[in-house]
Amino acid sequence: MKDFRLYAITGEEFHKGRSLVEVMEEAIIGGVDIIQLRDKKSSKKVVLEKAKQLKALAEKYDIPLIVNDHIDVALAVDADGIHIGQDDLPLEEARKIVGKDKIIGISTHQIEEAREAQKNGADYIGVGPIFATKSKEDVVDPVTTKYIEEVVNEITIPFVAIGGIKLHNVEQVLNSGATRICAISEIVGSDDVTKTCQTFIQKINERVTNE
Ligand code: TZP
Ligand code: MG
Repeated sequence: MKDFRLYAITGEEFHKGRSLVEVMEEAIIGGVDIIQLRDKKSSKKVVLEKAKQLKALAEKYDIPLIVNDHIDVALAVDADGIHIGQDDLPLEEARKIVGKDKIIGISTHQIEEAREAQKNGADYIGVGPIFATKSKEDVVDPVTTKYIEEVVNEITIPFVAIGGIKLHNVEQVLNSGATRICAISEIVGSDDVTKTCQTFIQKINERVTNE
């Protein structure tokens, strides 16, 4: 997959009445280079509608759209990939369904899961939650930046740090070796989504170019 730096996930409870497309477009203008539709509450039909809208947006800016959980919706709108969790369909089975050309990302919370994901052909892994977060209901205890260090030392596929990452603590995450950042509330809940993303990108680029 094409590399990415800043990954925005939808979280409509934070959108402050702004439309899904409006918020995500502002994020893309600010530098987000991959987006994910994550909706744990709506009916499949509604998720499909949202996926269609975001697919058009992603195409307009030539960035990937990932769909969380709903493999059927991802295929129906020809999304670029899916994101699954540890309790979803196993990666090998998901791969059989989506084929080798789609991106598959998987959330991991410990090094054993990261190893397994890499062995089973994940395109990227999520590493988190780094800090406490209110955006995920089945909360796992924060894995802290220590888990990032373990992943950096051992895992070769791309990984993205997630969970409670804010402009005020992102340096800590980058200093632990992460080069890709993912956020929900700090991005989509921002009063100025574009500006927030630009600041994230600036901080990421400072770290990455200083390597
Ligand atoms: N997976 C691990 S933490 C998390 C997900 C989906 C929630 C991230 O949301 P936020 O608002 O950036 O903490
Ligand atoms: Mg899931």
